[in-house]
Amino acid sequence: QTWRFITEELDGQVQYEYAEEFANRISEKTGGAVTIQPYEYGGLGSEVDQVKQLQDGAVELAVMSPGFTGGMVKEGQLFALHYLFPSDQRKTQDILNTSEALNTDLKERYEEYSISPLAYWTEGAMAWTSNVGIEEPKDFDGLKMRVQESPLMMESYKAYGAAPQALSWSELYTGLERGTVEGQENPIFFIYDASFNEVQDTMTISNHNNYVAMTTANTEWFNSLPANLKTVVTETITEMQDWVFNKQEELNSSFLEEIKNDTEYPTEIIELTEEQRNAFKEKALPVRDFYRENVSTVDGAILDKLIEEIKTAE
Ligand code: 6CS
Repeated sequence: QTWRFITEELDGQVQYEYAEEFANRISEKTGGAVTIQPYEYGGLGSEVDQVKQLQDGAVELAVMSPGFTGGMVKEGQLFALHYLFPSDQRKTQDILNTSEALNTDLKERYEEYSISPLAYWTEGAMAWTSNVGIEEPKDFDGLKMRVQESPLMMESYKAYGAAPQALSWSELYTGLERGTVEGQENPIFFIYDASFNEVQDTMTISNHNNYVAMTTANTEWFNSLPANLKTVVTETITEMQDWVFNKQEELNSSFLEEIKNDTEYPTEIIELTEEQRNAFKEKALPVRDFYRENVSTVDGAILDKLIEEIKTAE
C-alpha cells in the first residue's frame, strides 16, 4: 500500500526533508509493505487547500502549520501568541513533546475536524524581515505585515500597530518585491531558501515566537489502521522528534551564515536587546486576553494549562 504525505515546503526545506526521512524509515520497518509518497508544496493548491485534502482523506498524512487552520480550529491559534514559549528552542521542543494541553486537549479539538496531530515540532525561532529595520514597536506603524490565515496572527501584529494581511507563501516573494506586503516572519532557513532576503533589506532577530509544525494524519484513516502499523507510525514519529530538531538547527544556523555572507543581496541583521524585546512583549501580552475572550471556545483553558506547563518547564 501507498500513503500520500503532503508538506507545505520544498525539497531541501525542513518539512519535505522530514517527509522523505519518514518515508524511508517506514518502508524499512515494514519491509517495503508500505510505501510513502512525499509531496512538495505547490502541486496540490495552497496551504489551506492542503488542510482540506487531509480532512477529506484525499491524503493520509500531512505536515501542517496551525496558522492555516486558524479559521476552523480556534484553539490551535494559540501558537500565534508572541513571547509564550521559551526563546531557547530545546526547551520549547521539550514542552511540545510533553505538554498535555497540546498532545491531549488541543489534539481532541483538531480531531473534531478529522485532523489528528501526532506530534508538534519547532522549525526554529522566527525572525522579522522588512525594509524599515524593526527595532521597536513603532517601526511596525502601518507596516503591511504578511501573516498566515489566522485571525490571531493578525491581532498579534495589530497590537504593534501594523496592518497585517493574510497571504499564501507562494505569493510572498512577489508581494514583498512589489510592496503589496512589506514585512514577514519566518524561520531563518526559510527566509534564505525562499529568497526573501533578495527583496528585504533587514532581518530582526526578535525571538518573538517559534515556528511550530504538526505531523498530522486523517483521523478516520489513522484510527482504522491495524495495530501493528499504528505502532510503527507512532514510534517513527516519536523517534523523529530529535531528528527534526537537529535538522532545523543545522539548516537555520548554516543559512544564517549564508545571509550574512551574501554580498549580492546584503542584509542588515538587527539583534534585539533584552530591553528592546521587552517593549514588544509588553504590547504582546494583552493579546492573550483577546485569545481567551474572542477566539477560544473554552475560555482559554488550553492556553492556561499550557502556560502552567511552560512555567514548570522553565
Ligand atoms: O510562511 C509560510 O507560510 C511558510 N513557512 C514555513 C516555514 N513553512 C511553510 C509555510 O507555508
